[in-house]
Amino acid sequence: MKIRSILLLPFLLLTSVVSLAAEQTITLSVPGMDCPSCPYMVEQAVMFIDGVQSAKAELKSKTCAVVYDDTIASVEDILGATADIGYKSTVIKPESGS
Ligand SMILES: [Cu+2]
Repeated sequence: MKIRSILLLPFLLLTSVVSLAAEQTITLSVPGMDCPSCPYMVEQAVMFIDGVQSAKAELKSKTCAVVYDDTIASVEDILGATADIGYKSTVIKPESGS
């Protein structure tokens, strides 16, 4: 895995004040996660995206549950963020409410 940068913190603070306006939840399949630090890396990459409210990755199931505001972030943004750090991901559960 690659540690990309530590520029995440200001963005985490910003995203934490975003309202609950248009909250969506998706679950990603992230088959490339193969050691205990992988879920952490994936979570950090996804949380970096403006509009993402939470990311919870799990090594055992190789999934990552993401809560985000779909007026700010898109599924493509989220998939792109995991791919950027070397983890290809796909959506296995669609947005809620559809
Ligand atoms: Cu790893």
